[in-house]
Amino acid sequence: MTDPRTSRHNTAENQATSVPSASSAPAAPHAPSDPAGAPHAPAPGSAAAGTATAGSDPAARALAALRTARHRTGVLTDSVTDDDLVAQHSRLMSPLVWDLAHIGNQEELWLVREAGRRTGVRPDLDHLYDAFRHPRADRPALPLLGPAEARGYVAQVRDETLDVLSGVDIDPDHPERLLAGGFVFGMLAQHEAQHGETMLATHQLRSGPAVLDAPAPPPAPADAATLPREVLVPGGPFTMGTSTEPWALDNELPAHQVGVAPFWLDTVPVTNGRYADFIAAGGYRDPAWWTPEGWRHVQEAGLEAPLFWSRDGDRWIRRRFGHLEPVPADEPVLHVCWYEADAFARWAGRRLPTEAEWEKAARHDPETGRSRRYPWGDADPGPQHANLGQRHLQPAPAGSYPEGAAPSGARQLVGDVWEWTSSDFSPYPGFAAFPYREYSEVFFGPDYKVLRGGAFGVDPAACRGTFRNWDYPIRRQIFSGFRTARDADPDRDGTSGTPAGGGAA
Ligand code: AVJ
Ligand code: FE
Repeated sequence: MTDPRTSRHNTAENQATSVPSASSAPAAPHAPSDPAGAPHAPAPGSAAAGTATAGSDPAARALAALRTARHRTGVLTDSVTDDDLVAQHSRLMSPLVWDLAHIGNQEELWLVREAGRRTGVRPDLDHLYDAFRHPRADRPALPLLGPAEARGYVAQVRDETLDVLSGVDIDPDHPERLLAGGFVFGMLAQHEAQHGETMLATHQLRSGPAVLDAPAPPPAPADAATLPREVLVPGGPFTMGTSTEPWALDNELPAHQVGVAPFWLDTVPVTNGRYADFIAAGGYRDPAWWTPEGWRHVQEAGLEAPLFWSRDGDRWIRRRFGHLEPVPADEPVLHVCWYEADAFARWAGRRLPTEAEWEKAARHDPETGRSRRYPWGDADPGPQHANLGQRHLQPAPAGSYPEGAAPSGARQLVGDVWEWTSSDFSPYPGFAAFPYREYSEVFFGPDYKVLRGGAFGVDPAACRGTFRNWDYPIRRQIFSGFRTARDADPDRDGTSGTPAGGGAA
């Protein structure tokens, strides 16, 4: 494993003063955006300059993010019986009790032992909760901590964590990269939040009556029905990735310029209704729409519709966290694999966006030339911007969250569903693994496709314009959807053309 105390590879750009907050944190000030040929230091007194509220204090934000993540862990693990906690609900997933103790083990490994330089709570458990030592399917057979032991263990580790936090300097310019800006606290809060999403996927795979509950998202705003089908993203270079976001993970670094040709992007994610059209048109039976590997997979796996869909007479129904319900036509499609997203796009005469296109659509502000932290600007996500944090247990209708729109007019780029891109998971130029190779580096290459934007199950602390997720192209138990794109015609479209075709997607 990489020595976590290796030097920082960044420059003064790293001296950002605030970090993304958890949903429970106070309204937060803004971190400087990444430069794109424009000065990136916020003007004094401007909205981006930040204010000295609790939200800008790295320790307060670390605490809030850790608490929010632990609250979700509690909901997801206390809502089932102990038998359910140790059971394996799918060979694709760990028993929930493994995720629980793994959360504690990573926290003691990186935060308490490595950054806090303490002996830790149960170093003897490292091997049991090392994801690389035991594939998910094998985990139920391990001599794991039982439910009560696992709960006690994570609580003990958390006590140590809070003790470390209260005694350590986490200034943004701290010489130790793990501590600077509270990175290691943010990293562990994000790790727990990521497992919160993984555990949510386990809940979705689990059979039996519903145990989780959340209010439905609000109905779509009035203008959702009249949105243009697609938006034009102008060509030219933009800043991809980040060198300023204090809690960005290694694969998001460093900021670099990328040229993107002008393209059209769906205003909203592809909906269940549109996806059902693809099914009804025989999309799963025509090899013309599929790559050779995709077609082989459709045949072998017998795919006919998104995961959790079934036929009820002439309509589609779905199982969602223990509830059987009609598939809502206006919601972004969920639980499709990359092969399905890619085939739909081809059938629609379009294609998936590249990862760079997605990020340009989500972050580039044509007026300033800067890349924003989020589609709506630099402010941390609020409930008006995006469907995140398991506030709702389903995507919001297509066209929701006008306040979360990107400069191009595209909506729901962040939140609701992870969006498959056409790109393989690759390092950015200048990538350096930190603090360990097994977070990103060992996954780089053609086996994994990148997903962007985050879903309703993701905590705001583990989601931003630069955040990169990845998975195998066959995976669909994750909260995955997509939107489609097409090249712009430089003669016809210029940089401010009118979309072809009308009506919302
Ligand atoms: C970024 C979601 C692909 O779950 O494999 C959790 C996150 N890494 N523990 C995963 C992660 C280590 C990772 N993904
Ligand atoms: Fe993990």
